[in-house]
Amino acid sequence: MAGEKPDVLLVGNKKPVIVGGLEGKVNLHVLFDAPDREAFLASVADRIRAIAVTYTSEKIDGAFMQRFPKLEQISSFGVGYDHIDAKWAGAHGIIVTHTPEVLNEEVADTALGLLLCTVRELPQAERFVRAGKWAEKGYPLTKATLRNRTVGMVGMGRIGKAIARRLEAFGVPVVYHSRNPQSGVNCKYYPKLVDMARDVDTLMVIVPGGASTDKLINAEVLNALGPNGILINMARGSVVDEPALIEALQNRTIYSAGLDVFAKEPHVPKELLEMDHIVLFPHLGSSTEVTRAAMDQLVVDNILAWAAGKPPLTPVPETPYPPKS
Ligand code: NAP
Ligand code: 8YV
Repeated sequence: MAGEKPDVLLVGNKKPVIVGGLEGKVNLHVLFDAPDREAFLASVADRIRAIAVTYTSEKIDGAFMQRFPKLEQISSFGVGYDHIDAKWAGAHGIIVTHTPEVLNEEVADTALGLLLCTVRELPQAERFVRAGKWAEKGYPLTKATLRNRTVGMVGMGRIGKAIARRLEAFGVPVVYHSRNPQSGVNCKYYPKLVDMARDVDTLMVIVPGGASTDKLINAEVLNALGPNGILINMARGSVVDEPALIEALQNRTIYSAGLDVFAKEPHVPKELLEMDHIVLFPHLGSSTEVTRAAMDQLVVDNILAWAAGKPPLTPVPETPYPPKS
């Protein structure tokens, strides 16, 4: 690395792969360790040229970025970056990078697990065994089955395609909705989400969070999905109108739901916790040691590429490299 080591701020928890990968190669300032967050930020702000963000729950908005006059890059953990105002960054010459691709297969595995758990009531059946009820009677036959279901994918990007491949292997027909048709995808495309919801009985949501998808899954979509309908949300809690979903589940407007993400996670509405016919996961789409380490390493590699004067490895579309003039 030529010249002086750049000053880099670490925002979020101290992940060993990230701290170990950066320490010694850059001047690393760890916000997590600071007893007084504001005083710490004020003391380093003028020097910081890059920020590594390890939590998708940290809000990185214009007001925050503005505090660092020399800021050039934000390297964020996670493929979703709805916690970062990437448009603001782009407009101010700051490159934002994220961690796509390395988690596709892991998240797709979790999505299939959540779908199977929800359709076949596998967590409920496991609870039944542990409660010692099996000796009295068998677990009831489930009303729902994956057989004869059609899955409507809401989002057919990197992870959506990995989920669709698995569904194909399971013999489950797949159709999809997104804003634009995807080239090379052979499934039926629906320009209107509500039309797709009417034609299918299962929705698998895997779109980014943020303004363009806010409450995309609303009462109208849930009504269209209907009483046999199952909603699986692997995307972000913000994509689903949570009160409308709770009402649809309570009234049996739809049959069930499998949720990996929530509007205000880690807080899950008590109405959802009280329902035994749905399945709730604690946002564990990518959460294996190997995949999280690969994501962490990509956070490091993006910073080190920038520090070496090389192009960022995985910039987000709002901050292309080289920047559009
Ligand atoms: P991606 O490759 O960018 O794919 C996103 C898909 O969503 C594309 O098909 C895109 O198509 C569609 N889309 C975007 N905005 C839309 C809108 N307003 N309405 C309808 N469709 C829209 O992203 P990815 O890598 O597959 O990741 C998707 C998201 O999954 C992430 O952003 C993250 O929020 C979530 N995720 C969750 C977990 C978890 O642990 N639960 C893990 C990883 C990722 P168009 O642009 O044509 O609309
Ligand atoms: C993250 C995710 O691990 O990549 C994403 O967008 O949602 C997950 O893979 C999660 O956000 C942890 O904060």
